[in-house]
Amino acid sequence: MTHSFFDGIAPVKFVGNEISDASGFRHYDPNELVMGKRLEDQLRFAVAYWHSFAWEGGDPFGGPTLERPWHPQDSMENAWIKADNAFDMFSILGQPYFCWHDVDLRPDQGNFKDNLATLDKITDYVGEKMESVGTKLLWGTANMFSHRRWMSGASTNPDPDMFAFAAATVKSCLDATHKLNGENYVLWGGREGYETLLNTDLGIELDHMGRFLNMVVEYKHKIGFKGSILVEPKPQEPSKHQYDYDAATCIGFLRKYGLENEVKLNLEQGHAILAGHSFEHEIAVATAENMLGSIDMNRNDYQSGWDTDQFPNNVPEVAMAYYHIIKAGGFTTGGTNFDAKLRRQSLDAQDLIDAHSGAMDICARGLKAAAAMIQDGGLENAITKRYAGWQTVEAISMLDSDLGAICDRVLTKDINPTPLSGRQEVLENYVNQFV
Ligand code: XLS
Ligand code: NI
Ligand code: NI
Repeated sequence: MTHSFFDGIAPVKFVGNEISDASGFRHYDPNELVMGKRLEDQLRFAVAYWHSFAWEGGDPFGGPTLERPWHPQDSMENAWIKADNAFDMFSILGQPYFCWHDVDLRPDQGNFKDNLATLDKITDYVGEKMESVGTKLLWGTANMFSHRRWMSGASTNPDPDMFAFAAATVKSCLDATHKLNGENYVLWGGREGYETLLNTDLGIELDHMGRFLNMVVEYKHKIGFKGSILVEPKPQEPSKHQYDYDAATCIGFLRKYGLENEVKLNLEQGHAILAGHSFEHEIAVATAENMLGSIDMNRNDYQSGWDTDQFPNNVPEVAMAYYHIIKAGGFTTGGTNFDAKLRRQSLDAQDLIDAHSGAMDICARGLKAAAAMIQDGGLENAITKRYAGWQTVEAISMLDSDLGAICDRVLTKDINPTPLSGRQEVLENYVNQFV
């Protein structure tokens, strides 16, 4: 390739935290040791092969604004050009991972057989690029929401042939992920839900989705894929209601279908907000159940009510997210995927680099603040103290007794507890020292 969209842009380097307009990382030094681990290995950054490389800048009121050498994305020719350019960007950013949907890699040719052949071809090519640039695959996934065939769902589709098409598609994407040594495989069910209950049998759809996911797990073991299978919660958009509503709903679903030891969660900041939660809440729910797999890092516009997929820029929020991740032991197979896109007025190649390098910096800063809080132990101590009463034999044995015996004890001992302060403001002030 002779000409690249990113020509003339130098690799982003750590420049230190001096206030200046020079470009470079202020907080992200991949080799800095944080809690005994290199920052790069703590954060495990991934670039999404969709937004930056697929989205053309259209919105419900206007057409494309972003002009890229790989547009329109309807030929294999342009798929090669896209791959060349994407890996040029990866070598500028130096992030260790990327993630893809099948349709980000190859054009849709309208039938399964041709799609399979082109996926095979392009993943051969991408495999070579990964080797030469040194980029690994955090996860692969199937896009089963854009094409009109998916409009009534994939595994939850009322038409069994659509279920079959979905099964074949996921098989091919799991094969491709395995071939490229992917460390996880993600399922996000944007059309696994409904537009109206008037035409929907919830019971059938959930059973089919449960069986489908079991088939995915069975197939993973059959081919010896060692990565994690992850589902990504989101409450709505594009469907009016999606079954994988939030972390708690997904965990209940996984238990119901016997998948709690096989499948973990890929949590996204913007989806947490859409579900009426904070990102921190979603992560805490998942880590409490040992089900955190990976994160899609972005941010939502708090006023818009839809998934705006902006790059993160709120250090305190990011810090609390990493606080729960590191407290639970940090990522194993998962990482920090930037499921985020530019605004449609940000036209330049440099905008793409600045968006990603800035987001990496925000995350590094948040993670370091989280690590400092963990090392200081202030929050942990406050929680230990708050629950200290439950360390006594009397309290522990109460859980094995019954209401009658407890009532007798309350009467004999004349138990009449005094409420204690939750000290929320003190703790908020404490956190403020780190962020
Ligand atoms: C959409 C989702 C999607 C998944 C992968 O809102 O975030 O991008 O991460 O299919
Ligand atoms: Ni996502
Ligand atoms: Ni999303």
